[in-house]
Amino acid sequence: MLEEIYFQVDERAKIAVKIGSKVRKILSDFLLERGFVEIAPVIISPITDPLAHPVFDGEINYYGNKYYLTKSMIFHKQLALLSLEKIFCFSPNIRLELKDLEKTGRHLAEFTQLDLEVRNASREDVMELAEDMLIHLFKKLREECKEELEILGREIKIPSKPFKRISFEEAYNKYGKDYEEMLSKEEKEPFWIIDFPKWKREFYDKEYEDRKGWLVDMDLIYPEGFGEALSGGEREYEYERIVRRMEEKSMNLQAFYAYLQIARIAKFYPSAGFGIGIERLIRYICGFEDIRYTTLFPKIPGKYCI
Ligand code: ASN
Repeated sequence: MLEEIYFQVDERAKIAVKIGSKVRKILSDFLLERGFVEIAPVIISPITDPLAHPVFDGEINYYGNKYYLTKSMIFHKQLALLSLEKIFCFSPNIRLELKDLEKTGRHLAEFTQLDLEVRNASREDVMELAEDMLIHLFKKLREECKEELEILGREIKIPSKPFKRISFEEAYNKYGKDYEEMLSKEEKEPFWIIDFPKWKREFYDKEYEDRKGWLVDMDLIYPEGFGEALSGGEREYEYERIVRRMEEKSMNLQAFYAYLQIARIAKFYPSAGFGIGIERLIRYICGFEDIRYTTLFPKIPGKYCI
């Protein structure tokens, strides 16, 4: 039985988990200090992030109602802003990725996303917040996890602000479809890719008013080939625009009935936010090739894991 189930006891994981618990505390203190309120994670809901890439749905039937395991809390972040101004959550995300992603070293079917959202904020506001947050984290870790980082032989560089930016268009024209990987290998510090086209993303990232087909959003990419760190942007918050964006993607509006009714009647606030993958962040900090060592119980795509 045990040979069939993936379970690891590994020195690297032991160190990474210690670093990880510091990472959560430092990030949480940083956000609380800035006036954010931590909300509890949503695990099941009738609505969840449709995502822009294929995964299996985690579906649950409860008294005849269909619930989904959370793929991201994007919609609940917008809903939470009806009550609170600035929120964050260490949100467990279930993304039942296809087996092809088993060996990327960057994917887990279960991971934690530090997801945050700010009422009336612009993309610029949350980009600056992310830069400050990471610089603060790296500085603190250099002091507080000195021993662990030494064992791993990893020196964390403190990036300088503002982080470099490149537009999706420029990156794609220069490097083609592997733009993210190639740029990530080339760069020495974390950098932004901004302004994705509509076809690349979900319906909820806001489309420019004066630049049809392009979105007010961003990804942060780690250097040294570590790839994507976070995704975020400004949001579509007006009922008619949300419906139009969903229709353009041929989505089933009925499945989002409750969300759309709230958008129409209660009206969402304009907002911006992002989600940063905690295990990917730890992987970068530790300098691991494989994300599985960032956690004690990795869910590797396609594998039977405990
Ligand atoms: N959390 C991301 C965001 O805020 C969405 C995602 O995880 N796909 O935009």
